[in-house]
Amino acid sequence: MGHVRVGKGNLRRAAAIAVCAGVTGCQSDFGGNAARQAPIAGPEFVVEFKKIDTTGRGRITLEEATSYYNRRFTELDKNRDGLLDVQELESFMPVMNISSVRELLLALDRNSDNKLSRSEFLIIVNKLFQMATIPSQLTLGDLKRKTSNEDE
Ligand SMILES: [Ca+2]
Ligand SMILES: [Ca+2]
Repeated sequence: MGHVRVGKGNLRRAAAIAVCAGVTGCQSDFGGNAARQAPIAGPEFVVEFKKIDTTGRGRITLEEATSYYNRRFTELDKNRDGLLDVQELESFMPVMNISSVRELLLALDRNSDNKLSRSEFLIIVNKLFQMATIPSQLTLGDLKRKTSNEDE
C-alpha cells in the first residue's frame, strides 16, 4: 500500500517541474515589445479610455464610446470618402494593444478591401465592451482585470 502512495507523489512532483519549465519559457519573452497576441485593449487603452471618459468617473457607456469613435472616424477620414484607408489609419496608431495598421485591419476589416467603413471601424466598440462586466458600461477596473489576466 505504502509503495503506491510514494509513486503518486513522484508523479505529482514531475508534473510540477513540467509546469515550472513552461513558465520559465514564457518569461524569456517578457522583454519584447507589445506585438504579442492579446485582447484588443491593454495598458495603452487606459489613455484612450480617459479621453472617452469626459466626466472622469472611471466608467464609460456604450453611447459615449460609440460617439467618441464616430468622431474619431470623421477626423481620420481626411479625404471624406467615408472610408479609412491605410494612410489615414496611420495617424490613429498605435491604438490599444494594436501597433500596426495591418493588425488593425485584420481585426476590423470584414470585407477585406483594406479600408474601414464607419461600421467596420465601430466594431472596435463591440470588442471593447466584450470586456465589460455590465453590458452597457465599461470601467477602468474591467480593463485592468483583463490586462492582468492576459497570461492565463
Ligand atoms: Ca478616406
Ligand atoms: Ca473594409
